[in-house]
Amino acid sequence: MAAERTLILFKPDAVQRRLCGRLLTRIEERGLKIVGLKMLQVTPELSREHYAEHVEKPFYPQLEEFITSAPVIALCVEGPEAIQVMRGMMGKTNGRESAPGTIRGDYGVSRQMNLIHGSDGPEAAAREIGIYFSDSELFDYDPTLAPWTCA
Ligand code: DGI
Repeated sequence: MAAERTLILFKPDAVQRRLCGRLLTRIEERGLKIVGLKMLQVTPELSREHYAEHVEKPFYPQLEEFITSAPVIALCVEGPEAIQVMRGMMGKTNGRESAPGTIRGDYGVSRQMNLIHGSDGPEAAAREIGIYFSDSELFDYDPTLAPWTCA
């Protein structure tokens, strides 16, 4: 099956709450491959570019304040249907509505401080990976365990 890439952020609440290791473990244990990873500070400019579709919405000022409030960890994650697999692992936007077993359902009850971002489709993934990573920051390597996880 063709591999797909998606942009994941561990948001400021995940960094502050020291949950990044757990979130990364969940992604790796699912069998997805990390092909890019870095910590960065989201600036207001970067926030507006990333959340372009939300900039005019009433909640945007709070969203920008939150996403710029501490560093984030950005990942590019690869695997079969990685976009939907990650969206399923994340759960619904609002932690209160998110099922137990999902990241948002297991670790939060907030709609805004919901720990993790994942691209919501192929176009968004391509755009967002391009925002956060240069080509030289993304890695192609043989996933030697793939026959055991991605068949
Ligand atoms: O893809 P998601 O992160 O699940 O959700 P989204 O792309 O619709 O929204 C981006 C983020 O904006 C989301 O993770 C939390 C925040 N957000 C979305 N809708 C609302 C919101 N924040 C507030 N305060 N109110 C909203 O209605």
